[in-house]
Amino acid sequence: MTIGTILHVDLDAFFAAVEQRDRPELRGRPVIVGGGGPDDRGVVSTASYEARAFGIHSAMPLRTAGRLCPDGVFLPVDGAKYARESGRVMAIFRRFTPRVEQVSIDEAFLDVSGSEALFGPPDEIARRIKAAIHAETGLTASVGVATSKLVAKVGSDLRKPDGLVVVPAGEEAAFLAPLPIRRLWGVGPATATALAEFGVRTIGDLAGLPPDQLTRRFGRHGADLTERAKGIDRDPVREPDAVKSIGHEHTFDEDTSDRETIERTLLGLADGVAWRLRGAGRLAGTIVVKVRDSGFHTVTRQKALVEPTDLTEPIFLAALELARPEVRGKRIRLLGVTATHLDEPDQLALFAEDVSRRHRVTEAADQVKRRFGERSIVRARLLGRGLPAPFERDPSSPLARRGLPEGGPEPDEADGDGDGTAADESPADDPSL
Ligand code: DCP
Ligand code: MG
Repeated sequence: MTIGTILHVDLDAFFAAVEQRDRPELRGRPVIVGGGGPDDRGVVSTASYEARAFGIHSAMPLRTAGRLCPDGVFLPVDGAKYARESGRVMAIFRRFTPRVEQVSIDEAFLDVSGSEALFGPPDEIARRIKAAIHAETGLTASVGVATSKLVAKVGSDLRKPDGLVVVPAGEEAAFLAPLPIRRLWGVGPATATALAEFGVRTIGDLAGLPPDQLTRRFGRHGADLTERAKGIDRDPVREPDAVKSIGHEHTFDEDTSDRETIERTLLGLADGVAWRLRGAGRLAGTIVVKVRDSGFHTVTRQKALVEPTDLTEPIFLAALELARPEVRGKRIRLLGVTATHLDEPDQLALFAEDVSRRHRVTEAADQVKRRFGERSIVRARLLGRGLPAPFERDPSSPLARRGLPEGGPEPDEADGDGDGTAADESPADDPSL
């Protein structure tokens, strides 16, 4: 039996698990991490598996969580602590292979094809990694092992928590076939609903559909969908320097044409992007905005900045300028802001004096955020609006890079008309921009 060399490792209930590790009295109890408690207007970042038994999940309004589980323990997000734990886990991965692609704060793809002589076959490496994470951080992780990132990702999610799923080479399509369509990475609720019109319930149903039927309905993503349903995914594990962009996007609970809501959301997204740029020590050279309307029509627009930046304001202003003509007269479903053409700060010409002053203020705010959590300092205009936290959604995942929407439990959908663009894939080369 040959097995693939790609691992997808994802920590279980990450933020909540860190809190339960640090406070043993919380173990076995429903723990909900996010915002300022059950009366806050924000959303749940994550919930422990005990809390999930009450129906609580990420991105759910905290008030709903409070109603579902009044006796739950509600904790604020301690971003700095989770970032530190994330760093420790990523360092463990790098002991087993240099080929690590971090996808979000708690997950990564690993290509272990060069590591077998040292550490054994991929499934053995997966066991060792799980054991090392547990011994050194007290956290548990779930791992999928397969020939592709797509199948490894589905595998890691299947037996959570503390799962290990190995899909042998040649068995990808058979492994995926019985699973519900929502398990397929890249299929969100809207795509699942659209596919239900074709009678698709399982991934196998999708694999059996005539590709031209899908192309008519989903544009150029139709053909991708068929391939993915069969477990075909040729995307390699990309190492860190391949990270070409940092972005966030937000799907509105209800489509909106309200200017204030749209602007506030852009500001929240710009703030999240700026914060992550600073964390990564990078500057944005170009800003890309993605706008999807209620008819699923998606456009991306980009603008080169006069001066590369990692500050909220210039990113917000560029995003606003780009978005304005695209949102006019439409009901908006999704907005995204992405920074591309990333530079290292030292490649920069000298900052103007007022910019460096603003930088110092920003630095101070970042320190408070790192210490007391993400939501401790929020621009006055954003206060109490329940905007997405910067951790919430990152379209710079491998899927988004390939122009595919992400899957997962959050509201997420495919580009219905097929002209959605991967904001992360050197947009300058994309004719639709
Ligand atoms: N996160 C967030 N908001 C979201 C989704 C996630 O703030 N909408 C944060 C909290 C999570 C962390 O990112 O702990 C990792 O996200 P995962 O989707 O991997 O969720 P968990 O690790 O919490 O749970 P699971 O066991 O399902 O992986
Ligand atoms: Mg996780």
